[in-house]
Amino acid sequence: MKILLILPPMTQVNTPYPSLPYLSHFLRNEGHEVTQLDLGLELFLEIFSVKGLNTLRHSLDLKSIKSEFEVFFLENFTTYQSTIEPVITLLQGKNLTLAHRIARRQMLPEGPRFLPLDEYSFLENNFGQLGIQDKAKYIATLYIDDLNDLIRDNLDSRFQLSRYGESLASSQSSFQSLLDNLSIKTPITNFIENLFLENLQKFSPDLILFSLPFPGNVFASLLCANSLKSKNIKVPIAVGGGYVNTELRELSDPRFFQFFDYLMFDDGELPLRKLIAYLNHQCDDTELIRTSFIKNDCIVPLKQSTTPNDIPFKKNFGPSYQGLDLSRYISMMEVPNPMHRMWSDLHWNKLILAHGCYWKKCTFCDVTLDYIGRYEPMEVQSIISIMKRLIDETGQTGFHFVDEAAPPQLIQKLCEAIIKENLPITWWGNFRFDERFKHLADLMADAGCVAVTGGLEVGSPRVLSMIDKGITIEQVANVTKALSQAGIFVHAYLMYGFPTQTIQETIDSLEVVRQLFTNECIHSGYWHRFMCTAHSPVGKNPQKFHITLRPDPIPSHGLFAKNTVDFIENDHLKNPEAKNRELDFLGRGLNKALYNYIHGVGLDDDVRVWFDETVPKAKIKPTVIKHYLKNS
Ligand code: B12
Ligand code: SF4
Repeated sequence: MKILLILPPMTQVNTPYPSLPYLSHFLRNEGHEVTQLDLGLELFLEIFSVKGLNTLRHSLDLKSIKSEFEVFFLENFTTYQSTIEPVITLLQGKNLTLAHRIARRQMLPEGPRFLPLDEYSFLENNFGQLGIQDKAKYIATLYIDDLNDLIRDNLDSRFQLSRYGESLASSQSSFQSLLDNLSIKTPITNFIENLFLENLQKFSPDLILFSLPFPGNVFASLLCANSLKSKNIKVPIAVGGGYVNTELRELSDPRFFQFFDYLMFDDGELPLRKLIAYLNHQCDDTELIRTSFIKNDCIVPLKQSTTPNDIPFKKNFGPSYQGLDLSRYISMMEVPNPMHRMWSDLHWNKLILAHGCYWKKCTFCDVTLDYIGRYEPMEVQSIISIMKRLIDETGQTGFHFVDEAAPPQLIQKLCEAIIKENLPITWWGNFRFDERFKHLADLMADAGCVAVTGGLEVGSPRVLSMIDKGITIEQVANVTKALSQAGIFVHAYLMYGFPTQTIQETIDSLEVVRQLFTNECIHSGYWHRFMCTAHSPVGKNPQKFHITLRPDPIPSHGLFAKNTVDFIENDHLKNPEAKNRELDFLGRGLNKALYNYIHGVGLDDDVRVWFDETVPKAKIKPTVIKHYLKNS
C-alpha cells in the first residue's frame, strides 16, 4: 500500500519529531511504500523564502491601517527580500561564513525583537568577541522572530513558530472553534493547503496518516482534510499521536468524522497493521484495534475496540529517517540558555529506551494512559544496534532519549555498553531524580550525557509526598550535585499551585530552588502551574486531594477533547477568584526569580524580593542544601 505519513504544522523545526520515523520504519518493514512528510518544515521554508515574503507583503498591502512594525517591514522590504534566503541557509548550517557579517549587525533589518539587545551589552555578555557563529544564529533567530510576530499580529493570530492554532484544540470540549476557524483564510492557511495538495498529487497515496503529537498540530490537519473534502478527493485518512492518546479518548462529536475516517489510539503499530488489512479486505471492521470510526451512522467508540496485547516494545525496530532530508532542518537559538538550545538547535536522533515510566506513581501525571502506565524497557543490545544504524543513516551522533523518565538500571547498562563499544555519541534526556543516578553520574558523563531534565516539582516535603514522586529534597540535592559535578547540565521542572499547597510552602520551595542554584546543583528550571488532568490520580480521585472538579458541560454536538479539568480547592469553594489571584501573583514572582537565578542574578537576596505582594519569610534554613550535601 502507498502511505503518506504527515506531521502537520507546526512543531519545532530543528529536528524531525519521532512519530514519523518510528511509524514509517515499522510500515516499511511490513512491506508498504511510505513517504514521511514534515509539513511543518515545508511550511516554514515556504513562508521564509523570497516567494513567501512577497505573498506576505501583498496581503499586508491590502490592509488599510498598518501597525508601526508593518510600516517598518514594508519600508525595508527589499532588504528582507535579499536577506531571507541567506539567513535560512545559515540556520541550516550551510552558509557559515555569513555569520561574520550577521554578527556585526549591519546586514539584517532589526525590528522590535532587537530592542532589548542594547541593554546591558547583551550580545557581548553572552557571546564575547569570539562566539561569532552563536551570535549570528541568535541574531538570525531574532530576525525570524520579528517576521513571526508580524504574521501573528497582522495576518494570522493562530501562527507561532512551533505551534499553530494550539488554543483551538488544547482541552477544548467543543469542536466548534476548530470548525469556525476553517473559514478564516489567511496566507498561512493557503500555504498549508497548497503544500498538502501538491504533495498529495506527487505521491498519490492509498492511505493518509496524520500524526498529531501536540494540540498545535491539530488545526492544520483539519485544514488539509477539509481541502481534500472540498475537492471531493476520496483517500482514507487516519489520525493518531500524543494529542489523540491524551485528549480525544472520549470524543463523541460525529462532525469530526466528516473530515477524518479513523481515529486511532496509543501505539500506532498494531492498529495500523489491522487497518491496512481491513482496507485491503483481509478482515472486517470488527477486528480493528483501538480505532474509532463511523458505522451505521454511529461512532464506534474506543472502548469497543481495545486489545490487551500490543506488539512487545522489545521488538520495536526504532526510528528511521530515510526520506527526510535532514540538511533542510533549521537550527535556531531563541534564548542563550543551554537547555533551550537542546530543544531548538541542531539535529538529535530521537530514541525511546523504555515504553512508559518505571515509576508511574506521580499523582499529577497521566499514569493511567498506556504511554506512561505500560512500562517495558528495550534490550541494551537492540538500543546499541539501533544507535549504530541511525548514526550510519543520518551521519549524526547526537541522541535525545524521549522517555518520560529514563530508568536507572537500563541507563547504567546502556552507558557501560556505549563505553565498551566506543560509540562517540552525545545525548540528553528526561529523568526522575532517582537516588541511583547519584552513583551513575560519572558513568553517564563518560558515556556522552551532556544534559538532563528532571522533575523536582516542589521543595516542600509535605506536598512532595502528596505528589508521590518518591524522592526527598536531600536526594534531589545529592543527585543533581553529582550530575553537575560530572559536567552534566541540569534543568529542573518545578510546580506550584498543587492542591492544598500554601503560600508558605511555595515560598519555601523557592528557597530550596535558590539554594540548589547557589550550591551549583541545578543550572536551569521552569515553573509550571499545576493543572489537573483527567487521566491523573488527582483527576481520578479529586476528593482525596481536597478539590472539586468543574468539568465543562458536554456540548450539544458531543464531546471533542478532554484533558485538563477546571477545579477548585474545597477550602476555596466560596471564593475561587481569590485563589486564582493568589496563584497569578505567586507565578509572576516565581518566574521572575527563576529567570534571574538562571542568569546568576539575585542569588543572595531574600526570596521575598521577587513578589509584588507581601509574602511570608521562608521557613527553610538558608544552609539546608549545603547541610544535605555535606552529610552525603
Ligand atoms: C519528549 C517530549 C517533548 C520534548 C520534545 C518534543 C519534540 N518536538 O520532539 C519537549 C520537552 C520539547 C516537549 C514539548 C512539548 N510537549 Co511534549 N512530550 C514529549 C514526550 C515525553 C515524548 C514524545 C516522543 O518523542 N514520543 C515518541 C513518539 C514515537 O511517540 P508518539 O509521538 O506518541 O507516537 C506513537 C503513538 O502516539 C502513535 N502515533 C503517532 N502518530 C500517529 C499517527 C497515526 C495515524 C497513528 C495510527 C498512530 C500514531 O504511534 C507512535 C509509535 O507508537 C511525550 C509523551 C510521550 N510519552 O509520548 C510528551 C507530549 C507529546 N508532550 C506534550 C505537550 C503538551 C508538549 C508541549 C505542548 C508542552 C507545552 N505546553 O509547551 C510542548 C510542545 C513542543 C512542540 N510544539 O514541539 C503532551 C501532548 C498531549 C496533549 N495534551 O496534546 C505529551 C503527550 C505529554 C503529556 N501528556 O503532557 N515534549
Ligand atoms: S511524572 Fe515522570 S516520574 Fe512521575 S510518573 Fe510521570 S513520567 Fe513517571
